[in-house]
Amino acid sequence: MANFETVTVNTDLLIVGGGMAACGAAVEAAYWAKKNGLNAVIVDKAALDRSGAVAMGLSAINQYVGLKDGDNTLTDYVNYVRNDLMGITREDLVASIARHVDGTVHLFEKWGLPIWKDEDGKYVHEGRWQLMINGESYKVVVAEAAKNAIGIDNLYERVFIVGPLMDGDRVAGAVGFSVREEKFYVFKAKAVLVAMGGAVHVFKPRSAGEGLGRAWYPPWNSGSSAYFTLKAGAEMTCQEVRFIPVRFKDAYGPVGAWFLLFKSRATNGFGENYMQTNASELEKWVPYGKVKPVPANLRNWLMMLDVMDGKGPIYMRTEEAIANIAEQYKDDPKAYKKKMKELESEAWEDFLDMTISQAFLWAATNVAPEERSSEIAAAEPYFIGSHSGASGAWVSGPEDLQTDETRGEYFWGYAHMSTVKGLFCAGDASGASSHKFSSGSHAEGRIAAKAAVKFIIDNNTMPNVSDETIEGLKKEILAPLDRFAQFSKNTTDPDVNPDYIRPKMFMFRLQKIMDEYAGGVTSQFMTSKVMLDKGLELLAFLKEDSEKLAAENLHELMRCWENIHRMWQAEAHVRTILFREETRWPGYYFRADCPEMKDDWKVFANCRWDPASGEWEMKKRPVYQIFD
Ligand code: SFD
Ligand code: AMP
Repeated sequence: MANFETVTVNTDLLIVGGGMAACGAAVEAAYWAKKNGLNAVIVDKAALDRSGAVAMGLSAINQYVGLKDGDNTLTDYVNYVRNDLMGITREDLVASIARHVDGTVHLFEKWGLPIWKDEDGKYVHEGRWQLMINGESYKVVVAEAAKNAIGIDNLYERVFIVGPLMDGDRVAGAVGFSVREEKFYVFKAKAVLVAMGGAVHVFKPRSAGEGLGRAWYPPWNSGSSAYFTLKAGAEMTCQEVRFIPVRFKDAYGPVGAWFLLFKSRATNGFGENYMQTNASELEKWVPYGKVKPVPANLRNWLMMLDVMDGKGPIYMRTEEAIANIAEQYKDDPKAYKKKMKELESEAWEDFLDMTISQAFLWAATNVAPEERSSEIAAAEPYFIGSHSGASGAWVSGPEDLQTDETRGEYFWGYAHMSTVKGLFCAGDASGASSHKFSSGSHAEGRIAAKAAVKFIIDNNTMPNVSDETIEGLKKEILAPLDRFAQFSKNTTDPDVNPDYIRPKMFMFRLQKIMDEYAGGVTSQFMTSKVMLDKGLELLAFLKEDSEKLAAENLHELMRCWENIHRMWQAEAHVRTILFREETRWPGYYFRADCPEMKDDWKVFANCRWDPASGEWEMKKRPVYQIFD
């Protein structure tokens, strides 16, 4: 067996992941832990300064409610999220995050994040809930605060977490390995907060060749949160609610600023506005087809209908939007020129702040947004509980937001704790509370960390894990290295070997199954029971072969486990779309055999993998309306 040193770290609260939710958790955990004589540790597979979805920066903060300014109420936000998710949302969770998010945004500003202000000193909004920022260094600012709070000795960077340690039905820590040194890590803890982001590259991306790693969401979010919580035996929710973002084609530049700030239209190849020409389709999806703004999946759907009718490509009318804004300065040539310059630089900055490759692509293809439209397209599916998808663990809400009706279903003692004792989740890791984005994920991390400290105070004993269990896990986790060492010399080309599969080929196989059978780009996001059954059969073979993954080095060992994580996310997804016998989010996926939305499916579709039996259980959970 690969001869790795075992490093054991004992702590009270273990935070796994180092993104927005984990950084929020670190700040709050440090405060409450210190007050109670406890310790907290944070572990990231990368370096905190530039890890996760916000690594490249962002150009907007997408959740700011403006509660104190009286701009909006909690009910307004909950209504927005409920409608956008076609009625399926945990209102207690959405409200819990929404009531704390403004405070988080104010902290960001205090820590040095530049938020755009108008002449009166008020935040510049991109849309009703979104604030414009100069966000190139957003993650650096947020990470610095987290590091200062938790202390550098409690930070483990470049350690990849593979899975949970369990003591019966209570979480007991996590295991993983360094991606730089031959070290196997064992973290023992009284509570664990999972915040390892969502999942990318489960489906075949549009990108190919050298561009393969270019995705909308970061490719290093590989389903570790879903794997961790599933393997711990936690109940999961909304595993069918993937997110299909519409993005500038091929480099995945964001569209929000164009639609909301620049008030742009998108039109088909014949210059028609599909939101108008296909508006009658919205009738089929009432009441959600009639709300404002039109839910994200229905906006997608109206666009997809044109693409399927051969009316593509679809264009963001940047030149028209810029001309419309500049129009009011037309009588003053100097002011007009100045405004045009300003709009041009805002357009480029929107990409340079968060999707730099889109600016490269514009430059490489001679695009001047003030002169020419740019193509947009529906991207491949992503798993992300924090944006406009909803997949994640099923977690307890806060006590004070429960009603008599919800208490038994939505509350079990500690806010944002999963159904596994001591296992907390935030950001993409927790489900049914969409539209938290960067700011809400940070706020949720804070709420969950505070609750986790309370759990530790109430359960202040170190769970037990035997040395034998740890040795078993070490052997299993490092096995791909041994396999490569043993067999790679048996063939002239180490990529082609009857005794193993390398992680990249394994990923391609997974992506092909998902793309073709579970409604990816190639199948126009369309699937059916027959397709899904076939997909499950192929996934079972893939799972068998996952025991033959081989790694040449530490980096490939990480790739092996990333792909095992993706595979589990894939299985949870396929099983849940199969379970939900209706189409509710047509622009995210379409069940050709159940093409309509059904009242009796206005429920959560939850799943759980049982660690004792290895079987999957599917169950419906009620949707309750708390706000109106
Ligand atoms: O609109 C392991 N997001 C946007 N949010 C906004 O507020 N404004 C925007 O403008 C947004 N846009 C946007 C966004 C994201 C991206 C990629 C783009 C554009 C191009 C969404 C937010 O970024 C997102 O909601 C939050 O970041 C979610 O937070 P969190 O904490 O759930 O995930 P993370 O930040 O990605 O962090 C994950 C961390 O886990 C680590 N990790 N660590 C150890 N072991 C493992 N096995 C691990 N696996 C992962 C990662 O390294 C990372 O630290 S818009 O244009 O779409
Ligand atoms: P995006 O860049 O698509 O992630 O969008 C950023 C934010 O704007 C998210 O909160 C989206 O839900 C919202 N958004 C984007 N496009 C529209 C639109 N056409 N109408 C309403 N909201 C939108």
